[in-house]
Amino acid sequence: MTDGTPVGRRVVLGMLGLGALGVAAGGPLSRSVSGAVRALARDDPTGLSGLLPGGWRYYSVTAHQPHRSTADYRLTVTGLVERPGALRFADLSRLPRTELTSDFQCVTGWRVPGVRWGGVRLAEVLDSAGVRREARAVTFRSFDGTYTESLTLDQARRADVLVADTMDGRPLSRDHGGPVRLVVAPMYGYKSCKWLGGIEVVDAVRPGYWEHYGYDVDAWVGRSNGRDDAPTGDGEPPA
Ligand SMILES: Nc1nc2c(c(=O)[nH]1)N[C@H]1C(S)=C(S)[C@@H](COP(=O)(O)O)O[C@H]1N2
Ligand SMILES: [Mo]
Repeated sequence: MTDGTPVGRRVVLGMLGLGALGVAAGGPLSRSVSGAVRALARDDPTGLSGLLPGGWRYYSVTAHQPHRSTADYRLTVTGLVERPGALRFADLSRLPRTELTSDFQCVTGWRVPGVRWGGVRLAEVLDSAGVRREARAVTFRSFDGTYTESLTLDQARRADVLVADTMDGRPLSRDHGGPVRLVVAPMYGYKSCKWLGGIEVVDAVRPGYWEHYGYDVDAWVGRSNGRDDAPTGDGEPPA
């Protein structure tokens, strides 16, 4: 959108639908943002409400940015697991750590190359709770109280899906979803739920927040949302 990249019709329809519902972008705008960016933030229905250093944009679908310190942070793991419970930040830190570097790509067209994420593989978190045989999918809930996401169990077990607590070698900032966010590296940014508060293991995929407005549930970068697979090159997904 901001750089003229075509966006699939379903995404545009989704955004129009959101606009019609009157959901406004909220959250604090950084003092350095220009008038043009303020106008963009007001008009962009996707939750964009400001610029962050390093080419990032700040997204939140809620007006108030939630806060948890590492001391009061809890990640609940519930649903189809043998050992439901709540992990503290320190519990997460005791699981095997990993790092991965990947480009972060929002479906609206902006991209931050080579982001280095650190944390724990979601698979480790799932294994620590013991996934039951009938499980097929995982849902994620933000402690902002509104945002949700979902993956199939196979997607959730990929090595490039992290419960992340560092970005580029520093503790994950609150703006970027700290203290802990989900990072689904091979998919568009909307899968990467910020301020991750709950993981529920379930029997079927439940479409997440944006997916109710037309974004694809399987959000592979370059292979979803009508971006790169259009026969006519106009961003229209194949029928
Ligand atoms: N809780 C929550 N998570 C979210 C969002 C959001 O609005 N709320 N926006 C998503 C979208 S569309 C993108 S592109 C990324 C943006 O991450 P950033 O704010 O760190 O740039 O967060 C994703 N995760
Ligand atoms: Mo996004």
